[in-house]
Amino acid sequence: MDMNEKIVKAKQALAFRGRGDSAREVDMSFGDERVPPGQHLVNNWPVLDLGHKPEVLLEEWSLKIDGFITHPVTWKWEDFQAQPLFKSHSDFHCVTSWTRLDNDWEGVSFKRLLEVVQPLSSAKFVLFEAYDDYTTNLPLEVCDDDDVLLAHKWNGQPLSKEHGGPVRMIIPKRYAWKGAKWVRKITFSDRDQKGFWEVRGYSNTALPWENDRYG
Ligand SMILES: Nc1nc2c(c(=O)[nH]1)N[C@H]1C(S)=C(S)[C@@H](COP(=O)(O)O)O[C@H]1N2
Ligand SMILES: [Mo]
Repeated sequence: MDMNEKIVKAKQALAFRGRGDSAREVDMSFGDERVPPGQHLVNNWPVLDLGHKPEVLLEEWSLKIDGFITHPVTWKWEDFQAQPLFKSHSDFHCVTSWTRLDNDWEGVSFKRLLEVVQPLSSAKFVLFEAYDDYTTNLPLEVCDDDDVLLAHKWNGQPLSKEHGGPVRMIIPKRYAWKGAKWVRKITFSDRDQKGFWEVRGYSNTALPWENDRYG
């Protein structure tokens, strides 16, 4: 895989250190705070990935949805555009400790995708695969939420390549590594298969408000 080994090693080391560091002090008293424990605000939007940013042209883009579903589909760009437009506003929390508030997303809601593919009752988990071969996993019930979407616009503009365009996942209630940039395939399953960071020391649940970073 074409990825930046340095980034991977550094983040993996952070996970091992964080996991063993019981004395680490994090202020857990946040009241009506909008910034989760251990996070700090940024006004820009940093770029974070494995170092390889795939160029996916719209005419070559496709998204395959398969596994434990009644209606497998492969959406081309026109199919994606033909779905009802969904908008949502949310905050973005990266596990490396930055939080970016107030992002306006547009795209296709995950609930719409579920309507189209009709998961079997045995489908409990979802695995996301991206054009850079990145993977990440979530329980289906976490994806089946009002604020989860496949985003192609951010703050009114087409999502840039560096931030995962043409289309990326947004799961606001989880750390941002759970949202695959350049998403290429979504697989429903009866079993949980861990993704890239989940097998490298990061939490399988990834809850920002619980400071739930390491697995
Ligand atoms: N395909 C892909 N998606 C990815 C990643 C990646 O390396 N590859 N990194 C994740 C991580 S760790 C974060 S914090 C966010 C960063 O998104 P951004 O670069 O748009 O800020 O993307 C997530 N999705
Ligand atoms: Mo991240």
